[in-house]
Amino acid sequence: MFAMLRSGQVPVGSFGGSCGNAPVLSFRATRQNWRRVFIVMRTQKEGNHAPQMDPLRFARLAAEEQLRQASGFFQVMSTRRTVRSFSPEPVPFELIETAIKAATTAPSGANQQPWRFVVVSNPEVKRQMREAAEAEEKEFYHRRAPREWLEALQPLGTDWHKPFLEIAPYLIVIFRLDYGLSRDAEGQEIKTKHYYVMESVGIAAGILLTALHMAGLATLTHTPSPMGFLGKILNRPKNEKPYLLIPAGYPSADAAVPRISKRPLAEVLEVVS
Ligand code: IYR
Repeated sequence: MFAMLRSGQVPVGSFGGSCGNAPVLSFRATRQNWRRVFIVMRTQKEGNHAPQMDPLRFARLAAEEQLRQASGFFQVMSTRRTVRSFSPEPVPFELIETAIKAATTAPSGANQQPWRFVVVSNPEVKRQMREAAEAEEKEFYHRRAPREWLEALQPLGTDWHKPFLEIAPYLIVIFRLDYGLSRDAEGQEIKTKHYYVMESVGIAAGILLTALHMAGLATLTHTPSPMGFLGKILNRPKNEKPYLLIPAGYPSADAAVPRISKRPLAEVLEVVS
């Protein structure tokens, strides 16, 4: 009802109707009522509606069960390794899809969910991705990478060869959306700014890696640099930037991993109490 009032217009006499959930049965031009009118008008202009809330669904665990779960999860996660040698054995697509579904539960800035997941199993597309990635990596290892960087990579034993891009049954490419892109009724482009994109997509990527691991699959976090070729080969819109390439599948029977360790907790954890 008040939405029909423009600034400068005043409500006259008595009227019925409703505003939000509050029915307006009659109007008397008291000072108090004028105040209400202006508050409602301002609220509507600013779109300042109360958010809709639901009760939280939260299953409180018994204290000993909490610790059991936390320890069990740590045990499972400490067996996750970055794998560079895959078996071509097929993987049910449902496993990949379900893991991505888990990733999409990640929190994100203003709940904008600034991510897209592209899953590639097509052999010809995988071939193109390998070819383009190896061209970039050759440049990286032979020219672009500073000596310090190559020295840091030395314990991993990596080089420009990326056969896993053709062998792993699935390549999951995560794209980040720094802004949303849509069109208005006249076909004009509308850009919507996204917030905390790197953080949001990083969290989703972490959940995806975890979900794939829990599903019994091996993964590799691969970031050929630069990754622009992924947007071109996969024909992505201009607001999607490649964030991470994750080959997923079973490890090859002879897969080996570098002997590396995680820093002790005392080095990475500081408690302020
Ligand atoms: N993108 C290269 C180099 C590389 C960089 C980092 I940082 C790594 O942790 C591992 C590799 C490659 O994939 O070989």
